[in-house]
Amino acid sequence: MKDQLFAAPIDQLGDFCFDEKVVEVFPDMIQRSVPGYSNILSAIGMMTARFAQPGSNLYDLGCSLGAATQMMRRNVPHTDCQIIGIDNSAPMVERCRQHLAAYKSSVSVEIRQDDIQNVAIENASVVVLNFTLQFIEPAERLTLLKRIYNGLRPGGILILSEKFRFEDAEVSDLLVELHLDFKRANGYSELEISQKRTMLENVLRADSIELHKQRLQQAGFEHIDLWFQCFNFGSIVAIKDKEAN
Ligand code: GEK
Repeated sequence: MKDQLFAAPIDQLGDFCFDEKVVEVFPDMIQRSVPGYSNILSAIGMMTARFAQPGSNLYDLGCSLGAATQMMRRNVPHTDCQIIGIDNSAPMVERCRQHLAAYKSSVSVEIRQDDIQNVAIENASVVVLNFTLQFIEPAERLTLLKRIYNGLRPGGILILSEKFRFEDAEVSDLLVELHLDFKRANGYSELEISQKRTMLENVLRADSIELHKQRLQQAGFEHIDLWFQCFNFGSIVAIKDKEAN
């Protein structure tokens, strides 16, 4: 279904939330709003094929409708892996379970409704945070990343995709404008763009690439770099060293 949630003027612009209305149009919304989304999903599949370890857990944190979960399921080379998708939005979780049930697979997938800040992360080889950390309280981000690092096996990977903030005003303006052009080219009107932007203001708090890298290092990750960027969106890999304990 086409995202037209913000097409008509909204009297009181509250905070954006992942409710039934958003769930209904979510695949269209994310595809038309996030540059590089499909490329990132494909690469999540490719990295799963390389990094999934036999008998380990694969986590999709903030799984929404399970696009990354499904990519992991299609590409994991070991049938004894367990894939765990977690989201705290009840309508997302309900719809996600329906989506995943439509595909046959010999790999077991469990979708849990929970706050990713509460769930145990253990025996993991692949962890995905695909545009989710940006919705976590900034002061809580390091704690979550530390828990992910500790729950990863040596040689395990975290794939962290985010909207980024840029310190240089000139560069920042350019990348924000290019993102807006991308949304316009995908059929969003100026009203839709500005209403959604206002609603996201208090909810989505973006960090700079440098801050993400610093924080990942603080969390313990030994190997960190940006592997993809399109305008002010991108994705970072953070790998736990093979010799780490
Ligand atoms: C994709 N990864 O399609 N605990 C659990 N879930 C949360 C929390 C939390 N504390 N905070 C937010 N969420 C997906 C896209 S969308 C990104 C991820 C976007 C969930 C929230 O309910 C939503 O489903 C998801 O994180 C963010 O690859 O809409 O820009």
